[in-house]
Parts: sequence; C-alpha cells; structure tokens
Amino acid sequence: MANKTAFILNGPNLNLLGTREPEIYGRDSLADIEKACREKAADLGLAVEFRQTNTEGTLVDWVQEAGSKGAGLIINPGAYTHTSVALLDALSAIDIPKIELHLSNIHAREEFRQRSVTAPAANGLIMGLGAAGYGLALDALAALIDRV
Ligand code: CA2
Repeated sequence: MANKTAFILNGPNLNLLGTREPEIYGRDSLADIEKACREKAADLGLAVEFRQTNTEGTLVDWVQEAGSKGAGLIINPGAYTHTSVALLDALSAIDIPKIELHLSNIHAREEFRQRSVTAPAANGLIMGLGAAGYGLALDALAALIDRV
C-alpha cells in the first residue's frame, strides 16, 4: 500500500526564511526545512506534500485537499494565524490530525501575534523551537495518525 501522506503547509513570507531576521526565525531556509522533513518523514514511513504560498485562498484550497488526500497536516499559517477565519473554518472542516507550528514563540512577541485565530482547530501546537519544530511535529503527527 502507498505511504500515508503528511501535508506540510507554509503561509506567507516563509519563502524568505534564512534571508533576514535570523534571531527570530533561525538561519535555515525553507528548502533546508523541506529536506529535513523529507528525511524525517521517510524514517517514519510517511510521504510528504511540502508547500508554501503567500495567498490565503490557496492555503484554504490546500487545507481542503489535505482533508481529502492526506493522513495528517502540519501548518505554519504565518501571519494568517492571527487574522484568518477562512483558514480556521477550512481547518475545522477536515477530519485528519492537525498540528499548528510556529518557528517563534508567538506568546513572547508583539501583542497582535499572541492570539492564534486558527489554533482552536488544531490537535496540538508546537512553537518557539525554530526549524527543529518541524521534525518534532512530524513525530507527533505520526503518533496521531497511528492512533486513528
Ligand atoms: O513564528 C512563526 O513561524 C510565524 O508563523 C512566522 C510568521 C509570523 O507572521 C507569525 O506571527 C509567526 C512570519 C514569517 C515571516 O518570515 C520571514 C522570514 C525572514 C524574513 C522575513 C520574514
């Protein structure tokens, strides 16, 4: 049987990782993170769909796609975390394990970043651990998928 697929979706400006603000987001590029995720997922026996978009509607479309084709979802919604009811609705509508991930600890940052609109739809959150959070999220997702 084909491997179960973990969707790993990344929102706006995460394509810029590694170019600026390394003190907040680390030095790894998104390509570095994707490579590490592919290696980790292979160890866990998961296939990976790793994507990034700067567009809210595209992220909504991909969440819906994850709900129909994926076994689990890791999402870093970027700044849409703090604003997007559309994304919350899309996440709430899909019936697979979901982990919300942030590179930085949003609770230690500006007030407007401290609220996640999307978090209520997640099984769990990982934040503040930089790029390593993606590997930890894959471990947690694999355990949640196995539980289903
Ligand atoms: O900590 C996270 O992972 C965030 O989701 C990252 C978002 C931010 O809006 C959230 O509040 C927290 C932004 C990512 C932007 O990344 C950049 C990286 C380098 C240069 C500019 C932006």
